[in-house]
Amino acid sequence: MSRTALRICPLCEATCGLTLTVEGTRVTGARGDRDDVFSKGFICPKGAAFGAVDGDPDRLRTPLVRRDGELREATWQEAFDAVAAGIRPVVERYGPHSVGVVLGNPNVHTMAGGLYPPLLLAGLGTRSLFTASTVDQMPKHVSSGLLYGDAGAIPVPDLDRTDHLLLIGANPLESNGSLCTAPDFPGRLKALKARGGTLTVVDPRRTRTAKLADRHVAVRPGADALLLAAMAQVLFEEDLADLGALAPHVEGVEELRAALADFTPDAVAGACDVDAGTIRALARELAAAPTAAVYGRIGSCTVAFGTLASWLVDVLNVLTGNLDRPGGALFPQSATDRTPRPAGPGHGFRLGRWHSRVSRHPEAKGELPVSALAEEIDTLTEEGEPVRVLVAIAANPVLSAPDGDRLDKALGSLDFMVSVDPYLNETSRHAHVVLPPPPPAQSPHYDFAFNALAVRNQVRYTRPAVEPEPGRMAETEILARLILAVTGMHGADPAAVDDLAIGQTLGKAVREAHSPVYGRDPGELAARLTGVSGPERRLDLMLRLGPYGDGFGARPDGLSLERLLAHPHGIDLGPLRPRLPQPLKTPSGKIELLPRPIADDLPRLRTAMRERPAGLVLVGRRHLRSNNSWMHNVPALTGGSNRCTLHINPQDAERLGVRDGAAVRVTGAGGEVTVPAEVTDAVRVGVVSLPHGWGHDRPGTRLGHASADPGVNVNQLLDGSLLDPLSGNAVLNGVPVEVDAAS
Ligand SMILES: Nc1nc2c(c(=O)[nH]1)N[C@H]1C(S)=C(S)[C@@H](COP(=O)(O)OP(=O)(O)OC[C@H]3O[C@@H](n4cnc5c(=O)[nH]c(N)nc54)[C@H](O)[C@@H]3O)O[C@H]1N2
Ligand SMILES: Nc1nc2c(c(=O)[nH]1)N[C@H]1C(S)=C(S)[C@@H](COP(=O)(O)OP(=O)(O)OC[C@H]3O[C@@H](n4cnc5c(=O)[nH]c(N)nc54)[C@H](O)[C@@H]3O)O[C@H]1N2
Ligand code: SF4
Ligand SMILES: [Mo]
Repeated sequence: MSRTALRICPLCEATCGLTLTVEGTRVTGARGDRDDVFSKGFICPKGAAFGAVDGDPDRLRTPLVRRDGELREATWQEAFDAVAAGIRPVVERYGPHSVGVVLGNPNVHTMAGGLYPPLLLAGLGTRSLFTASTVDQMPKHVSSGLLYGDAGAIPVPDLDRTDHLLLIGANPLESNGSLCTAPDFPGRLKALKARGGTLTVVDPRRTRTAKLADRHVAVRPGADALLLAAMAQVLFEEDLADLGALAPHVEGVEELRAALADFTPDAVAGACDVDAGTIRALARELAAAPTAAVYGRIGSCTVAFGTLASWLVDVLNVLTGNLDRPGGALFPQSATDRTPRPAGPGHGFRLGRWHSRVSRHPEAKGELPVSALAEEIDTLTEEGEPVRVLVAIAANPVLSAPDGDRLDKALGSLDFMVSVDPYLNETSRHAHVVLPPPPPAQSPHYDFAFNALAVRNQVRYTRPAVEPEPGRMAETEILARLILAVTGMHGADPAAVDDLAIGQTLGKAVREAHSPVYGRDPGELAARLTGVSGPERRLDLMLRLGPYGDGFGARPDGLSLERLLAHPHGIDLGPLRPRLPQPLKTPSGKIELLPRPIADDLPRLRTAMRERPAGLVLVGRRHLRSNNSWMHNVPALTGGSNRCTLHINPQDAERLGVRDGAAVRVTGAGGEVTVPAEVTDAVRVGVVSLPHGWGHDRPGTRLGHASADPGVNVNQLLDGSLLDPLSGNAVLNGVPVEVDAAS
């Protein structure tokens, strides 16, 4: 007998609602949930393969504990005993910073990852935090922190209403969007065109997204900051800057005009490889559109000028009056956002409150660059302790961060490592204890991260679609027990962790004058929370205190977990609305358009104006039926065009004697790899492209299918030294490489 169950898809940022067909504990089918208030039935091939992803026989079913050098199946009790015994003595002897924490991307796709890592970090008190953000969007956080005083305040393009979208370094037809949660991004782009709007794509590759565009600009990789600076310069020069209703909320416009004066289209054209006329046209079109949104993603972030490019994206939205207005770029308001406080000056955002031990990289948003993880483990310094113990949650830095070979060795040298991961893969194979979460069908789902980045305000929650199998432990409980084990409370009731979090949140809320529960009794409020588990009670709390919440009775028709459960396909909360000045937390209470750290980084960009690198540079690419490093083990999603090949332009191929399908050697600062070439004019001259997340040929993993067609690790071409200095983000795109026909 089969039944159906709803499940929000956790496989990318689009958060589509799925209707699963379930037989016993097996998911045998998945289709788009047509009644989902946000995704309305959309599904992509990954979502359609949800059952195969969920039921991958290589997923671990029990914890593994290392004994006599071998990882062996163990009970949960044995596993947590081993964690406590492995970590506590190191903390006590060498202090909290000797414990490194690595958080990978799936943490933003699980409830556990949204709720527990902050408590783990607070409990440990470590500054050795490394996450996937520093191979991804950290530049955007830094730019938002500096502009708005809040690293989490990221404006989202109003896809469904804009007249003009300028899309930079993003390929949503493959990625389904990022920092812009929009189920059916491709359909929304087609709708933009159908209603007479225009789409411009800036990308060194002619991607499927670029093919949709009215205008495709094949910029030289890494040069977007120059291109955008010149567009801003044109807006000033031609008197096209018009802040409109934003003007009272912005300071620094004149300073900005002066700072960008020499970034003229003629001055940057050579370095961008985009002619000055096109740059002027881009600026004029942006200014002329009734509404417009500038949006940048991976290709604008993971480059040497990532923070400057991210900042300029927002600068252009501000200068054209498109920030915070319908059809422009707006700040979503998610249901679990904190109770909005009254507008007014805040503490602002600071960088470099501490530095990494070896290379003295400044922290950003409390994190050190994941590029520096290997050296923080394998290098001794006069002062400070190396990372001796590592807690890795949903992270595979051996493949996703620079110089995996060095990191691989470094991980092997740790005193102790624990991985919370469903797979025994390139990273978790080094762990002393592996704690496997249940597959997604057996886990509840709420999008704490992506609802705050969605093109429409809405709220959805799905309980586990399938009853957890015997012997499984919810990932929320795994993380709660992990917190207890590493903070010296091993064996305590994991519910204590949730109670502590609830107590802290309520204790604070009742003291805040703007809170709907100001002055009330926290104990009485806690007793009113509903939910079948600690994490559900915490979700109830966040919903009720949030901007749409019932405020524990203050707004009787407001949101609560109970109300959300009564709407299994979600609740639509309406289109994005202007919110300024409320989100601003800068010391001035305004948008600080030319923050000091940005101004100080502009001379570096000025130098780049004169650069004309002669050799080839490398960029990445994503494939619709893949996801970072962990989906190559699902046969239904591999094969076809989802292959680890080097895209190279016919002109470059001819010059180098490279034939289509033949092996080529690619050499970078961190090493070399040999891959088949794919000669294609989809990539511009002077640029080659390799996807990331491949290289599944290391011993000691359990990835039967992936290891049969392992591909190569593109990040082995990097040595970890190239970073965007403000954010510590790795430079993954626009990296110099040499290519020659392998003999
Ligand atoms: N060259 C190059 N490198 C890149 C990129 C690029 O564009 N080019 N992109 C970068 C980006 S944007 C990112 S986000 C990073 C990603 O970097 P990572 O986060 O390190 O890598 P992922 O492949 O997302 O895998 C994370 C791990 O989570 C595990 N996992 C999957 N589901 C779950 C779950 O439900 N719970 C738990 N606990 N674990 C789970 C997987 O088995 C895997 O081990 O890679 C970056 N690396
Ligand atoms: N199918 C699939 N979907 C995914 C993922 C996946 O691995 N597979 N990963 C998820 C994750 S973690 C993320 S962060 C998002 C990322 O989402 P996107 O940012 O949309 O990801 P990409 O497809 O890598 O698109 C980046 C584009 O930037 C271009 N580019 C490279 N260098 C430059 C440059 O210097 N300038 C400009 N203008 N463009 C450049 C590349 O050619 C590429 O087309 O995707 C998410 N969704
Ligand atoms: S677009 Fe993303 S969220 Fe939607 S079905 Fe595909 S993988 Fe899942
Ligand atoms: Mo990412």
